[in-house]
Amino acid sequence: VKSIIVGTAGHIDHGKTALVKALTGIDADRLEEEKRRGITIDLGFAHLELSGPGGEPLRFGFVDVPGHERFVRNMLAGVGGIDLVLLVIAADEGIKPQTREHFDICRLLSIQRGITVLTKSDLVDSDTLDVVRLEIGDFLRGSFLENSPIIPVSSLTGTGLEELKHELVLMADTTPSRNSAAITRLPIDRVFTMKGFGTVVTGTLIAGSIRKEDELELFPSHKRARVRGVQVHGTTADRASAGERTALNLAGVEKSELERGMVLASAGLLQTSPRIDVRLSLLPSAKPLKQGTRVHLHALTSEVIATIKLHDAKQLQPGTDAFAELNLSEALPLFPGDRFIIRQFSPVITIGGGVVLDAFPLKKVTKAARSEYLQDLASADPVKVLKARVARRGERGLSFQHAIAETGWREGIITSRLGSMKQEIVRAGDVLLTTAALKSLSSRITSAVRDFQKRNPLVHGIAPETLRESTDVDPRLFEFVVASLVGDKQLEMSNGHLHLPGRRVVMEDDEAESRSTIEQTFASAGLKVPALKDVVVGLKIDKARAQKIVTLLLRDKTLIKVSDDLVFHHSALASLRRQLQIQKAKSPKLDVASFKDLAGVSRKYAIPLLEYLDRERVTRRMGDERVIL
Ligand SMILES: Nc1nc2c(ncn2[C@@H]2O[C@H](COP(=O)(O)OP(=O)(O)O)[C@@H](O)[C@H]2O)c(=O)[nH]1
Ligand SMILES: [Mg+2]
Repeated sequence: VKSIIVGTAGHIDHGKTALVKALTGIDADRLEEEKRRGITIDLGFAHLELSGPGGEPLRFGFVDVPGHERFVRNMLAGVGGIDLVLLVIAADEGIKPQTREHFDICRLLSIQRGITVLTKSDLVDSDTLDVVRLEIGDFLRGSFLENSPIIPVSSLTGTGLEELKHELVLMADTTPSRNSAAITRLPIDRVFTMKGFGTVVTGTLIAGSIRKEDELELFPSHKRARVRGVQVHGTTADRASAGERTALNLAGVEKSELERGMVLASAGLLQTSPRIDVRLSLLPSAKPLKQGTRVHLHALTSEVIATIKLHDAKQLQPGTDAFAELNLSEALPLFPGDRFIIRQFSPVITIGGGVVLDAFPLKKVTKAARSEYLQDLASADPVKVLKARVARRGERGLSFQHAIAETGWREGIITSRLGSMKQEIVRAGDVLLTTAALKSLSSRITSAVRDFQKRNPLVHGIAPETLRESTDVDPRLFEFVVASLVGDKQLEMSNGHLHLPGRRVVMEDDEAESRSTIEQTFASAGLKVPALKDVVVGLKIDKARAQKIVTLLLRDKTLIKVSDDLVFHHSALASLRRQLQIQKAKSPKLDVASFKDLAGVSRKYAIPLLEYLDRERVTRRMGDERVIL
């Protein structure tokens, strides 16, 4: 069933509540005080079913708001989720201050549809009615209601009500459905306990859907709550869909933990931040708005304090708009596209409003870069927005999880939008990357491999982890980029090492042979090593190439330099250490003579070896003796 939320707007006593009652039979003034004083203080709710043009059922949920200036904040909590507004103007009074303020609010919230209802038409003659119509025509010029009907009614006699219902049906037919596929958010407008039910909250479900047994996350407390039961427009239902007046019976939270302004949302998907970037509009009637001004901010059903930081000017002139960052007294679960209203501190009047562009503002960027970025976001073109968000992350990319939290789009929506952006955005596992960033990562990686090869002509390739560390590429992206480079034959992987394609191991046969000769010679010599220069002389290759090989063997610790002219194979030193450990069990002390015996070496080798062991903290010299550590 298509569901349309209708809100009332207008000055106090102009007949809003009477109109809702005349249409639905429901008295939305439910508080005792409201009945006694005859004024609406808080939000009231009613509903009505009508048949659409093709006979299909249409369900109207009415949110009746207070008109008194003192209760505009309650009005604001109700008007956020509405699809269309009934601007109520009493024929005998015409336009009054809250007619203007409520209408400003509707425009700032970007409400797209509505009907102007001239109530109390029974109290005036037709000439007066014509004058009021002219006055209203002027008032609405240039606004979203300019071309909408103005319908005189009387809630007392019933005049005009059928025509009004007819217009409601026509308008409902062209109202786009709200997005059930988006991340679920239910801004709470009422909390109460019901006998036999426990804790109940109500609100207009602005996006997504809620089923019985769903787990929801409560903002700002991040508490989890389980849905025990769902009601839509006062009737038990399996699920509530976007655009429906919804009541939930909750388990897992106490009534005292809930209040108007909190939001129930899909669990685990949202992140909140107290800083938001917005497009801010100042009403023509407001005073110029200075940098750093504190205001009341109303968004969804909540009210917080916001400090305004204008991005490009010191002051915002009435009737103009600008990019700004708002610093909120409490983080709200807002998404781009959400609307808000700002009200002055004193006197408390509506001075402006705007649209959320980003709840994760850029830090440390140039003015020009920020401005360009916010322009892209303000375009509200999903492709442009997604591209800008991914591009902003550069070579780090944008993770899916962040993409969801930043945009409020579910994964499926992002995936389908990516379908049309294959030229511009690639998906690397769980990370989104612009093709430009992929290109620059690829070239950084290939040139790192090239550099490595230049510096290490005798090594056949670089280990992937070494490459990753030296390039500092995000590990999730590194694997993807390397795999695609290997796939494109820009890199090759062999023996677990990466190298440029076609790289033959530069070590020629005689070099490889010399390397193995050197290694073998030292490995089999144990601690009785020959002089390095004697080994080198015996090789087939020239001295320079031999020196390179020795350097390489020293670098990978196959050979270990103990003194200027003594080099040992690492295995010989390792077995010496083992021998010393065994010796330690017998006696921890050792002099040079007993070391010579133990190692089986002459004094020429014993002294440099002991000094090496001291440096390595295997032994410590104490006078003429050594202690084995
Ligand atoms: N004569 C007449 N009185 C009306 C009409 N609609 C409302 N009223 C009266 O106007 C007063 C204010 O109406 P109410 O609906 O409470 O106004 P609200 O403050 O805009 O909700 C009440 O005394 C109503 O009986 C109407 O169409 N004709
Ligand atoms: Mg009322």
